Amino acid sequence: MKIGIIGLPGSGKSMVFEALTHTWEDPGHKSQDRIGTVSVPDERLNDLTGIFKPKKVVFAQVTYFLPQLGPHQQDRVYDQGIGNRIRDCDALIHVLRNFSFPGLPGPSPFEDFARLDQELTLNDLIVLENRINHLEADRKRGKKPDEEEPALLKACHRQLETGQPLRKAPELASHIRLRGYALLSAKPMLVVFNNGENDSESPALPPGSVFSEETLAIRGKIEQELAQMEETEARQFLSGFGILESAARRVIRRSYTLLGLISFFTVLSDEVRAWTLKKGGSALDAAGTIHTDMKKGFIRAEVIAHKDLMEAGSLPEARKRGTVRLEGKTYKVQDGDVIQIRFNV
Ligand SMILES: Nc1nc2c(ncn2[C@@H]2O[C@H](COP(=O)(O)OP(=O)(O)O)[C@@H](O)[C@H]2O)c(=O)[nH]1
Ligand SMILES: [Mg+2]
Repeated sequence: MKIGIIGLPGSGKSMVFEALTHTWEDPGHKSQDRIGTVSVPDERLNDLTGIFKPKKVVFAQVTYFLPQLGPHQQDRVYDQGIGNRIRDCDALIHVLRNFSFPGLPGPSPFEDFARLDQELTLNDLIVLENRINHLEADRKRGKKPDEEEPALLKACHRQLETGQPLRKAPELASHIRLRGYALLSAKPMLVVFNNGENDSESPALPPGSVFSEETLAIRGKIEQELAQMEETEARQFLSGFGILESAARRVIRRSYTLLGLISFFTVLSDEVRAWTLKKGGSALDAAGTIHTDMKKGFIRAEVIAHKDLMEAGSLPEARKRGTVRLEGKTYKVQDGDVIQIRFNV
């Protein structure tokens, strides 16, 4: 899973990126794009490690990507260049300044949000118009018309012209024939209010305005300071500010919900591993996530809920209790399932 971080200059993107990835900026490369991959924390994986004592534990991974404006573009909002670089992200985090900064007017997160979100919408409009014109030109040149695609593109165009991003029209945003365009306003978005050090609340919505995004308030500057601490120290530091769970963890959890993702686990002789699957995915999808051979030669899946396995304390005991089930290709995988795929090669 790859998540792009966007926000106006000075909103605290770099800071949030560092809080999420526990990295520091190289001062010599201030205007370079940054990318960082982190393990998805999961207590259940630790539980399984306790039971199976594997040589290796592999967490699911999330990659954060922070595109930077070039030095000559500091006061421009988003250009086509950034738009193209975040195109392959599965979701976006939109960072909003919600702290006071010397020399800047007071924070206006909702206005800032609208300003940059509009850029995403505009970017999509340009992509759609180019494509619509292109198809129209093809048709005039006598190419066999495809009725579905132009209709779909026009439906998106209409949605955007009302000022609404495509993510507000889920049936359009998730349409399989739009996938190739990777439209920016169709991506799931998590809005992060970047608060000052002494403020834990999301800002109040100005009276009369509407705002229906998924939001999370964090204190970026505090959380960034964790980047170089070890875990116990970090936890103590956070609880000193009344923060029970780090921004890094909260953001990942919310991203999973936002993207409709679940986790399942595999236990091989020397490796316990977490995998990510779209909610509603089947045992066959799970097999395909692990290895194409497993999908091709799928026979059946041996499945146990994480909770049942923990209660039994071991797989043989769980088998005795009858909590290990045999499931076929179409079984709908549940969050926390521990799965063994039986397959032919
Ligand atoms: N006082 C205060 N300053 C912050 C906070 N978060 C970020 N800043 C400052 O805001 C400025 C812009 O942050 P930065 O992460 O570089 O923003 P970016 O341009 O979006 O990458 C920096 O000088 C930060 O030190 C905060 O929570 N409180
Ligand atoms: Mg920055």
